[in-house]
Amino acid sequence: MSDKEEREIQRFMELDSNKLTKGKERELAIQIEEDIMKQNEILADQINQEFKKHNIKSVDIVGAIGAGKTAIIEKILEKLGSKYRILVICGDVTTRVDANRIEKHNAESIQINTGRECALNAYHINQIIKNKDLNNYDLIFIENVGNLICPSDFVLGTDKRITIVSITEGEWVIEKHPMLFKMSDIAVINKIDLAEILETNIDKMISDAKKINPNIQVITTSAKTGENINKLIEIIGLGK
Ligand SMILES: Nc1nc2c(ncn2[C@@H]2O[C@H](COP(=O)(O)OP(=O)(O)OP(=O)(O)O)[C@@H](O)[C@H]2O)c(=O)[nH]1
Ligand SMILES: [Mg+2]
Repeated sequence: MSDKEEREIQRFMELDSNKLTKGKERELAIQIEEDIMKQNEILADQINQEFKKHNIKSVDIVGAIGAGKTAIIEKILEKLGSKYRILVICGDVTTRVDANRIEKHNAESIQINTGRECALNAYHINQIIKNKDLNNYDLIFIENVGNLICPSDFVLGTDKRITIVSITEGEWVIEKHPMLFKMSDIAVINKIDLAEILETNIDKMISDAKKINPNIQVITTSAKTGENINKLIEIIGLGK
């Protein structure tokens, strides 16, 4: 068999494996998913109203595993920890690693372990806030489970959503994961201190984000050196 024929068969098998269940079963699956997302949206709206009632600014941070979500929050806390009363809700499948890191930076932190679920949803956030006195906070950050796919299904009721990727994930990472960029206010491209070593095409990443969502604000950062963290704080609307 020629290489070309082998490639064609391979592609045919790929396409075949992409076929979804047909008929009633598929309709039912879609209906259930739509219902869950709708209920989540209703609860997220209530959460947002609760935040507003208490004058709390809220930001949710999503992004790939290890892109630097916690590291960026830590850097922001170094600058804002004494200005705002901050609660950081961290989502991870397991462990309390991120919450422990955050607590070293003048902020309260709660860790949610999602187990087999690949994203936080509004029910998780509601469980936390109904047991908290929201008068004690001015600012809430929510760090989602590291993942560029699942969090797009669940809004959390925050004012702003930030999606973080880093240049170590390759210059195609934004192009391959458009959904979160479509629904985010800010795109952060992190780890630019490694740009010379990796030679990632950062301009392509910026232009991909803009193509996917012309309204998105794009910023390059380094949580290691602190480059552009002040600018990010300004873009989020938290002052200089
Ligand atoms: N060189 C460099 N390393 C970074 C930067 N930001 C984060 N890191 C490192 O990347 C690793 C992952 O950072 P985290 O902040 O844990 O990333 P995360 O997105 O919170 O990861 P998960 O919560 O596990 O999804 C750590 O070793 C950080 O020190 C950066 O800007 N430059
Ligand atoms: Mg983290």
